[in-house]
Amino acid sequence: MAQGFMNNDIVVEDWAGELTAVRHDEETGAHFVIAVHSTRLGPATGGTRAMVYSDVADAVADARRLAGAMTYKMAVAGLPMGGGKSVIALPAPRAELDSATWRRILQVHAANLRLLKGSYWTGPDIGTNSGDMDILRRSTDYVFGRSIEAGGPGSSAGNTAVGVFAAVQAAAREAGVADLSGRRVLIPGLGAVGAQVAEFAREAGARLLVADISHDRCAPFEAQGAQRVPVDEVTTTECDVLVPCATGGLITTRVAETVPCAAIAGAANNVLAGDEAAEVLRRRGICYAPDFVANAGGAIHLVGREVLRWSAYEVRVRVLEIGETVERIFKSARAQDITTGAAARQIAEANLAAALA
Ligand code: PPY
Repeated sequence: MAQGFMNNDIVVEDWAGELTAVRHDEETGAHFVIAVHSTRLGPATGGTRAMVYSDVADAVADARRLAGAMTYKMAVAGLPMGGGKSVIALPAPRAELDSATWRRILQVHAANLRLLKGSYWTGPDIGTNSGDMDILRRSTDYVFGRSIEAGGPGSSAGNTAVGVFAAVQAAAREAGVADLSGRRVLIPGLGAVGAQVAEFAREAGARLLVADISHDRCAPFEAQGAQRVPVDEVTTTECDVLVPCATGGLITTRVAETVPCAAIAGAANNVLAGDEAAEVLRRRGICYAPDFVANAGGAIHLVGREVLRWSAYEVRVRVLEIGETVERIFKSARAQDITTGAAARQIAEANLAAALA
């Protein structure tokens, strides 16, 4: 069934990436977007996000933004891959799709990957999982993140959470909080990554505040003493560290002006709605760990295991280095009086320029 999109205008001038492929599948009503932002360091790489979008232009913009963040993520993490992302704009939430429709969607996605012949490699993201990667991999090579049973490295959530928590600790230290014990850590989004970060924060003795639209996800933490915060109050609730682990865009300029926390570090991609929000956070002295640095543990897990053939131990060591990288970025931002995002992009640009030389 075709989807009744309101606005299909795609702006091509406002993006510096290399390629955007867009396809509509009439049979399922799904739209497919593959954004190849940069192949300078290697094949464009980044997960497949499957969700409902308000229109195709919105899906394209999301894929492009996310692909750009992947370029920076890979470059800062020192991984030999470029930046890309796929978005599948679903005709209905995944949970409401029948299995034949989802299978067909994966078939079309695999065909798209084959067409790109390895200039883009995918993996799991919001709305897709290792099992989906197993299915894709049956008809295309260009897939990371299969399940362990299928010979892959399994879920990247664990290593993403380890990296995020290292970034949380670094951001807290930058804000003068050397020890999270007794401090308020607010975690919106208790998916696979957020829930593990929450567990680490609890073990560190933090006063945990959790938020999720799902009651079931909050319940186990509430049973252990966490306070549940309504989802629409996460940016107005006082805390020491805010840890965004749901979808992006939480920190708009207006939110940045008032958000009552000392530090922000999380798992979500594109946490800031724009550069202005970053500038406001800097002016207010809120220590923000750039998202594409803090959440690189997933990419390190997948690329480390599957491209660089690192052991699980080696991967873990590299993931923990995210803490030091975030520290270095805070220091550089302070010295230059620039935002942490700008300081992180300098590192990425230097690595990208070195690849050209
Ligand atoms: C992300 O970090 O946002 C990803 O998309 C992870 C990823 C990394 C490498 C391959 C596929 C997905």
